[in-house]
Amino acid sequence: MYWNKTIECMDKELLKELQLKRLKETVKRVYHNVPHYRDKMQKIGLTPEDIKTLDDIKLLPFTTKDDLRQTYPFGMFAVPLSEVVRIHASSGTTGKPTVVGYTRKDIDTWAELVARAIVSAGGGKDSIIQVSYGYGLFTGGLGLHYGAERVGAVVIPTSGGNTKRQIMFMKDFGTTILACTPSYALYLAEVMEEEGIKPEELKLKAGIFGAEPWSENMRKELEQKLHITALDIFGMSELIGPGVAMECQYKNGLHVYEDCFIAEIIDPVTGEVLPEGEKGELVITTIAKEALPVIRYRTRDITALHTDECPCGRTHARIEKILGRTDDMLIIRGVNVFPSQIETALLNVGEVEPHYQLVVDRIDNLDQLEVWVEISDKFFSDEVKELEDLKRKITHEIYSTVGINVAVKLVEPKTIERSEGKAKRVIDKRKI
Ligand code: ADP
Ligand code: K
Ligand code: ZN
Repeated sequence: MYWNKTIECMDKELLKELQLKRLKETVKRVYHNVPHYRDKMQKIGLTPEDIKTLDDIKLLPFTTKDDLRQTYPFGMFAVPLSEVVRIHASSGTTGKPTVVGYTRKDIDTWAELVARAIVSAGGGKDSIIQVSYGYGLFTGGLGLHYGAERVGAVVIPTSGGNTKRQIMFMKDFGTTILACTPSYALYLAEVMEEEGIKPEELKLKAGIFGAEPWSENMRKELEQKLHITALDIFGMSELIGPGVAMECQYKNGLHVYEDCFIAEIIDPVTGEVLPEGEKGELVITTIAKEALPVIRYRTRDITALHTDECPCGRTHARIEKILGRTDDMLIIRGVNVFPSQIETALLNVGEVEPHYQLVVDRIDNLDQLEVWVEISDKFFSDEVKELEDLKRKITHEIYSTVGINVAVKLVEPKTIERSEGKAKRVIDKRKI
């Protein structure tokens, strides 16, 4: 049930003591070893000694992706390269990629966190874990890999792609846990269906899905299609990789591993810390990392924090399923819209396939959103009237969920590109 009960179910007061001790150490370390941090602190007259309580974390300046870019590639490392044993990098859709480094101990910590996550999903040494996250500079593949080895599972390092072969291995090797992005899981399920393989022919029990936002409706869809329990894992390369937070069997939020991370939620505009339960931007301070500690890192991910008790017994705080990133938020006629909200609405309709894309354009100086959604073959043989009815139904559902009127375009099966990693939900014609 737990990988590390002592830590995962630690008394909350003791956990806070541990956090404070580690926070102080981390601040000291970056102050002395990373000129960029020292400069930022000196500018506001802050010294490590000013951090006396956990609440004092608010005194520290935020760190952003931009800080990492300015110091590209290794300027934020708090140890010499001789101590670094691994580099990863995030895709960097804009500008230079973000480079992150790990000491041997960091790799060990990371494996420990992913091990906790795997055990949360019911995994252990008897599991056969297929890691279909991409291997390479992306942290997904190797992150899950080391955690799966740590728990003693059989690891199948398929990485992403070659979907038919993935399915063959899944069947022949008796994979019990699938780890990949939710959109790739959906694609796997689709190809499985085409190949005439029924979920009961597989031994799959659980899915560890993350690296992109996905709705509760998508969870239902995946659980139904694959006959599994689908759980959400959160992480980002700047913080360590996957394994920053993970759902337990109760699916009521993702436990943030608080012995290694301090989570805050801020108003993304004012930077003010928000009270518990309010939605805002997740800010994380790493308190157990050596090579690349980050102080109050602005993740741009929107969620809320909860500290009430969880029936699983873990005492670590939980974040809600991530709604999306501030970068992916669309502002349509003044209304903030996240792709995950559209996903919720679409899957509420029921008659559509869970494949969709949002096309944004600016027409006559107004931002327009067109929602493309696949419908099954059977609809295309239907009367035009029925298609129109379905369209109206979808438009209405989006209106009642998100509060905007959008244009809906029904497209034939397989029109929308399938993803082997993170799905591309938004096509922004304004940027082309
Ligand atoms: P890249 O920057 O190359 O996409 P990262 O792995 O560092 O690679 O991406 C981290 C981001 O992925 C997070 O900030 C978040 O936006 C997204 N992400 C990761 N896990 C989840 C999750 N479980 N739910 C929603 N979004 C997630
Ligand atoms: K080295
Ligand atoms: Zn729990």
